[in-house]
Amino acid sequence: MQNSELPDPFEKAREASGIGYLNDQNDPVKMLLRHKDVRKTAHDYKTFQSAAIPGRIVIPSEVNIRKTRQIPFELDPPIHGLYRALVEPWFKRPLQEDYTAELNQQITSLVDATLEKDSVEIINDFALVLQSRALTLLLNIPFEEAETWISWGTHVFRSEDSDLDADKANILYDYIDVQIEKAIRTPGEDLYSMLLASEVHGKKLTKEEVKGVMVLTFAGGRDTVINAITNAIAYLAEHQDSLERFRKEPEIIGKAVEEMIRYFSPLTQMGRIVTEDTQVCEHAMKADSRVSLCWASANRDSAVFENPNEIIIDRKVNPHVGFGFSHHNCLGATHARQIMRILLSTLAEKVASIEVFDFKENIEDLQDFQRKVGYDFLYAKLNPLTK
Ligand code: EMZ
Repeated sequence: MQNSELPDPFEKAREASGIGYLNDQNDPVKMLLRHKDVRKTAHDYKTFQSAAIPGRIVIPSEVNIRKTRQIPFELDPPIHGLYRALVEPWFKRPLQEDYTAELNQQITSLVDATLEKDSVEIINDFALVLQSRALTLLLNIPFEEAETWISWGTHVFRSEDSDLDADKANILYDYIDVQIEKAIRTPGEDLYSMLLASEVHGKKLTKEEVKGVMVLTFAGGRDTVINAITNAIAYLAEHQDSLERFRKEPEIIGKAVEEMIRYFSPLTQMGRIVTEDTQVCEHAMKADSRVSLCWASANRDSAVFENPNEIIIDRKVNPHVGFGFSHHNCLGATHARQIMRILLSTLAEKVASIEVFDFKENIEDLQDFQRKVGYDFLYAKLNPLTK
């Protein structure tokens, strides 16, 4: 097996029953593993709701470390649509030319600096830096702020010792509170100020609602983006030919990004709360229990994807659910896609090959399923393309 592979731990269960079980903090989860069931359930927000107690639809559950409702993600239609419409144009800004140009410049200078080094730890010294700097563009705030976020490490709720680290989460909440107060005192052109000036149903957003959008923006796109970047580097280290193809056929880069998102599935799953006794693929689901939409499993479903365990960088038909599905699909997807596209094209332009020296896999423990999601560390060297 190649080091960059991410094996699919769900295959057997997906084929046998379509269901997996997980006891998460005594609030068990039935995991839906098939593409068809995942999509159908994601659509049915009346039976499978998101607007439960804040944190309960996340796996592992965050009910013990978070009181703030993340918006729009922990809401259901029709309210969900009002908030989504409010933030959607802002989160489409990554398509604008000046945004793309700045992101390109950030990534180019990071890759250039990395090419100078004999060994780089890709998670902390590359992916985290790239993600944090790019986030300053998404929030439209000064570049220097990235240093603070880099100092928090890769995940805002997890630490070395614990999956759910309340102290660490509080650093983020306190930080956001301070930033909201600042934006109230001196409004600017940033996301906080935009939200504070917005209205839903003719009423200004409350501080708590602004905080809800900001927590989602910080937390949802952090380890996910970091894993996508790091996994892409590990993949390219073993597939120099793909770098070559991106140079010769840059038009396939968009497809390559989608394929990597399918294969890496940076977010394994997302939960829903069942509102009434029902059935999914002949399995009984009890009211007030939890189900999960397992994107990572759906993305390897051989009923939908040919050779699901291979990265086919120009895969033609790719109905992956790596960014979720239906009305809750990832708000940050435009930003994430731009990061990945620019990263792949910059690497193709400047890098001949990548060597990996040492790594430690990051395995997500889902009891019956042990899923490699990326790395705890990955030491590598980028070798320049000599023209
Ligand atoms: C939540 C989640 C959002 C959660 C779309 O995913 O991402 C997780 O990483 C966070 O821990 O709070 O934001």
